[in-house]
Amino acid sequence: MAEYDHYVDGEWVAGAGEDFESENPATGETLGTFPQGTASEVESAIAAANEAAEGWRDLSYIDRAEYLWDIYHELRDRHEELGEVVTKECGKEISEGKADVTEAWHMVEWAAGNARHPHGDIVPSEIASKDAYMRRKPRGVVGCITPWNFPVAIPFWHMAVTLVEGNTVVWKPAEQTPWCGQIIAEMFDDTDIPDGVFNMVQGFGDAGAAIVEGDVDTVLFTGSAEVGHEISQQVASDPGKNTACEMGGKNAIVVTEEADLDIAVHSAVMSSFKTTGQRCVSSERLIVHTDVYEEFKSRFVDLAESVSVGDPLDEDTFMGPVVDESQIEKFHRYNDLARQEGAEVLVDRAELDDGEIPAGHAEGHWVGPFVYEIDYDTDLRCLKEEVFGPHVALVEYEGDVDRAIEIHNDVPYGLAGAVVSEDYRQINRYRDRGEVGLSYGNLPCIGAEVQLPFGGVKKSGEGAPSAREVIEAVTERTAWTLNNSSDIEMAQGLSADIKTEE
Ligand code: UN1
Repeated sequence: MAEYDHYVDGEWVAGAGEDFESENPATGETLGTFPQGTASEVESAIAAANEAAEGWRDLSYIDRAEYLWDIYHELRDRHEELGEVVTKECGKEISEGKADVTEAWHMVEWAAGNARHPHGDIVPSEIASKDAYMRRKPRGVVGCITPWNFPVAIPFWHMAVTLVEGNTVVWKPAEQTPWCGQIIAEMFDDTDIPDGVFNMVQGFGDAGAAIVEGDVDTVLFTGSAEVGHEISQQVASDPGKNTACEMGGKNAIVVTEEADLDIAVHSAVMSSFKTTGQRCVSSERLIVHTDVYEEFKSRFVDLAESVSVGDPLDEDTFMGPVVDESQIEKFHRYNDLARQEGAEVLVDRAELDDGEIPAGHAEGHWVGPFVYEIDYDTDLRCLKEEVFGPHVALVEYEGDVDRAIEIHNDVPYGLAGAVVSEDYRQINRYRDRGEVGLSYGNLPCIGAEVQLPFGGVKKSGEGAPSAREVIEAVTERTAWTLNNSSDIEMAQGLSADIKTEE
């Protein structure tokens, strides 16, 4: 079994910490041994990144992007192989494993291509002889902490734009997917990017905390709301540091009385069960109008009973395992909570029968869909808290689309959501009043493209550590004004005369 290192200042280093293993969630097989980062490796990585920052920002955007183009080609050339690694390490079925790699190269393409696009704005001045601009500068060292569910795409959401904008990086991959982290670090190593510009420290929450506390200028985080809010509070108390965090949701699909039910059922199944419900954009609530409720319910339940759960490397699988035992526990805990809160259970495949577990996969972390109906009540925790699994509530509503939107918005989160309707008025009402950052009409609420902003409102996020919007978190804006005259003339009618005592 391979043993791997951290990547600090252009070197592979073993570090002082203990080792940990990466496990295939479908089989229990060990995939590799990785070093658990300690404060000492994080400090070295941050020091290297600070040291490299000056030289890196001196390069042109286009020269910096050249290193990322190398990675773009490697991601494309190794698509199949890396897709399989993603699937083996995080358990997503194979089309999703490959899509993760595709999303990564799309992000790299966007960031590297953007190097040749205008940066900033030319802004008019009241004074004809003044030139005014909004210019961007890199912030310096950016700490990136990424989740396991998109172990190749999300690191590039954080790092691709950050690097092209002239920052250096210290990155901690998720502890569940260190092998993906290792391969990405090898790719950077292959590019001959200057030492210290890109650093990777493997490890757990303590290594992440050391990044947040360390001498970094910006922290980008994608992951749970608990950790994200802790990070943003901590960073807020440290003047000069900033953060962008993206932190999950309790997403919903609204199905109105005007819905095309083929689209509604298809969108709901994709949104609730793809990635075994482990996307921050997955839908755990289906809010359905009373006129179409019974038909929608029976069609959704039939599919939830029959979607294939199994070996994620098998192309006929729809749902792979969940990532680890803690996800199973959380899923069961919330299923029990829903029962206690009055749920009428419609599909209970939470514990798979032995016959349903594929041969050779007994050690995997298996669950199936859990679907229930429940009368909406604002106090129900099962309708408000994120489970991150195939735990789905059907909620029936009466009245107009505003009632559905009221239920939809009655959660602390606001990441993604969708409306299914053939009535453009209902669609546009949802578009304008749905409290979410990613909003869809007649589509699943998953599958955002990288050239769109990705981020949420309310508890789902602060800033967007992702896709094109990350540029705001990793640059500083300067309003730069230049006088082309030999006189000083001020805006706003402000006198430029210097008056002296007689
Ligand atoms: C996540 O949900 O954790 O929009 C990220 C999507 C993907 C990214 C999801 N592009 O489904």
